[in-house]
Amino acid sequence: MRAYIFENSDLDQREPHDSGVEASLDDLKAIGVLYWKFDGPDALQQIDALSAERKYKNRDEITVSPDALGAVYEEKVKSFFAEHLHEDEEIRYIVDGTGYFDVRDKNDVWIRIAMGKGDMIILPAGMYHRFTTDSKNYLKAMRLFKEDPLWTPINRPLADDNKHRAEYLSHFNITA
Ligand code: KMT
Ligand code: NI
Repeated sequence: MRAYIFENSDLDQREPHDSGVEASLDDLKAIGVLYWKFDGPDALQQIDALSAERKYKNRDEITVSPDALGAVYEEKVKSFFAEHLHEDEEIRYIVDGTGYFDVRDKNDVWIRIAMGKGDMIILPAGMYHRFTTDSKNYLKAMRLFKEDPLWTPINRPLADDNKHRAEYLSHFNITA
């Protein structure tokens, strides 16, 4: 995992857009993003322990690649990249491959989180974010969720008035 300020440009979303300005784990924590590295022989046990603690009862796996998704791959990647939020946490464990999760910081600037095998992340409910594969076009992720996940992506600005958005902003003291 590496996090840095996203540099806006006309380049494809799958390019690194690397400004060279790093973001730390504390920077991520300040906006409610939690991160762990779970690899090696104990990875599954570590995932199970976190799932028990946070009451994630279910999980599935998704492969985001042209091989797995065929003709709809490009369309899917575009839709994941539309800025959105969810009414529940978004919990992802990277099983294989690489990809980018972009999250908004307190000043509404994008932080790009480059994720790879063994990286586990939680994005809080109500936080605007987006996802894309990188130029390797291959990511396999475990999606974890509570019993009845509120998973529907709600795009910006439609979600601006959502109560989970308001709760997120007040919890993390964000006024931007
Ligand atoms: C989301 O909500 O942004 C996603 O689920 C992205 C795909 S999971 C790698
Ligand atoms: Ni999402």
